[in-house]
Amino acid sequence: MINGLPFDPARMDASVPLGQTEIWRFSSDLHHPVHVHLDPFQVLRRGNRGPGEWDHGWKDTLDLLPLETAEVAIRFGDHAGKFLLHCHNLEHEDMMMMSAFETLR
Ligand SMILES: [Cu+2]
Repeated sequence: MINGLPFDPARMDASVPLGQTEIWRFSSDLHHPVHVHLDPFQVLRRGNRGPGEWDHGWKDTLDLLPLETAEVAIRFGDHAGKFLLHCHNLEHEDMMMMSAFETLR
């Protein structure tokens, strides 16, 4: 689950205007490689620290460690529609650890 909810493709967990830069905060119980579709992002901080040693540059997946919180900046640019973020751990993918969001013109 994400935010305590099972995946529902009909529910949009975020609605983002195109061209807007968002700061998204991810918190974790276990290790989750969080993959966001559509646009790359940059890691701003992990917990009270800045980016980790391997966080520099553009990412499409955040390696979120157990009991960790991290913030990323994502600018949603050109494509309006419905997209997913999901955990890239295969077992978690199989259990539909996903969330849908939409970008709006
Ligand atoms: Cu996971």
